[in-house]
Amino acid sequence: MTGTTGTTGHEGTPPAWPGPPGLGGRPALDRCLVMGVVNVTPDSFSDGGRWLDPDAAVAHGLALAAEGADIIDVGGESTRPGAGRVTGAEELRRVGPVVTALVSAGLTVSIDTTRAEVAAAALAAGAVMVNDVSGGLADPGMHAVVRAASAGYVIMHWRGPSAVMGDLARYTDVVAEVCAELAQQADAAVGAGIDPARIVIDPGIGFAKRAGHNWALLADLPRVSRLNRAGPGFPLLVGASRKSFLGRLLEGPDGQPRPAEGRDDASLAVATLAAAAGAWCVRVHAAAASADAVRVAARWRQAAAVKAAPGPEGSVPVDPATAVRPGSGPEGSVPPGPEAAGPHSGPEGSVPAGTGGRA
Ligand code: PMM
Repeated sequence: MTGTTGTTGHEGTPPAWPGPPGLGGRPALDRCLVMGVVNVTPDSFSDGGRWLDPDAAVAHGLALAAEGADIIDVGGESTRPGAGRVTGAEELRRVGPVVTALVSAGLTVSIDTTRAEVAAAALAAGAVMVNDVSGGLADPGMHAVVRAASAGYVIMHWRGPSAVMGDLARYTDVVAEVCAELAQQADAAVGAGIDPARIVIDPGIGFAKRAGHNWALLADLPRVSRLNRAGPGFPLLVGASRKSFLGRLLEGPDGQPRPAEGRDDASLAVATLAAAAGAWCVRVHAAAASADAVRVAARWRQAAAVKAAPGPEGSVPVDPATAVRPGSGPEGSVPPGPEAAGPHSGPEGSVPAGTGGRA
């Protein structure tokens, strides 16, 4: 089922945003996607060292895909607060064989890097998307690499390198400022020739953000998706998995934050709420539960859209899912519904609708 072929239920609405072209050539889905994280690093806050060995990293990527991750995000440099840089050569040494093996296994792979040279090598090896946590600000060569490969491009809100980002977490109105800065980053990418249809934006949960900033952004995802301006905005990726604001939320009676390995249930809750709010993709360390949750969120949104859709006077809205005869669709498929409408087809303040993960 593609997000582009579904009926919208609203005459004249634009087609659903199909997701970044080139995601393994697969059709866009009418639900939020799940991106599984493979950190080939010794020092990531969430899982540092577990997947540094290439064979272990490949096995982990395969396991995440088997759990239901749609995209596997491979990174070779930790971005945890305070982390220093590794060289490009070292980053490449870590991720190269892992990307190659996962692509060979038929998986849809994104490369989590701020370096153009690493992105270029990963794309040449078959990755289809660049997840740049600096959103083009760290390496002036990145835009050209993404454009040349016609790759998907995740632009994350970023104020500076991990080593100093704690000092950069100062905002008067965090949502407005993140939107304005992300808009500049997105405009720069488009100005450099990157197709806007290949761009995904990300508020950068935990990057130069204190806990309150993260919660404010999560509570305003539709506005972030629109970059606080008129127009369709961009699909949204949300990466909150195991981050420290969740540890702080779940602190024990001793006042100590819950360690990263005990944050998966809270991460699932955020992923579910983000999917229900219309996120295009959630980036997670544990994929199985999120893979179920995004399907629940899609079905929930579909039912809500049916309920909200105006029908003939006095009629009972028909839910296309329940109207489908048994056996008429693949098991577990979600029939197209009004949420297949494109962005901004709803009233002001409504959650951006759409498939390609805007479910
Ligand atoms: N967070 C991390 C790394 N990469 N990419 C995107 N797009 N968004 C994020 O929030 C994000 C990211 C840090 O988490 P990790 O060290 O566990 O991968």
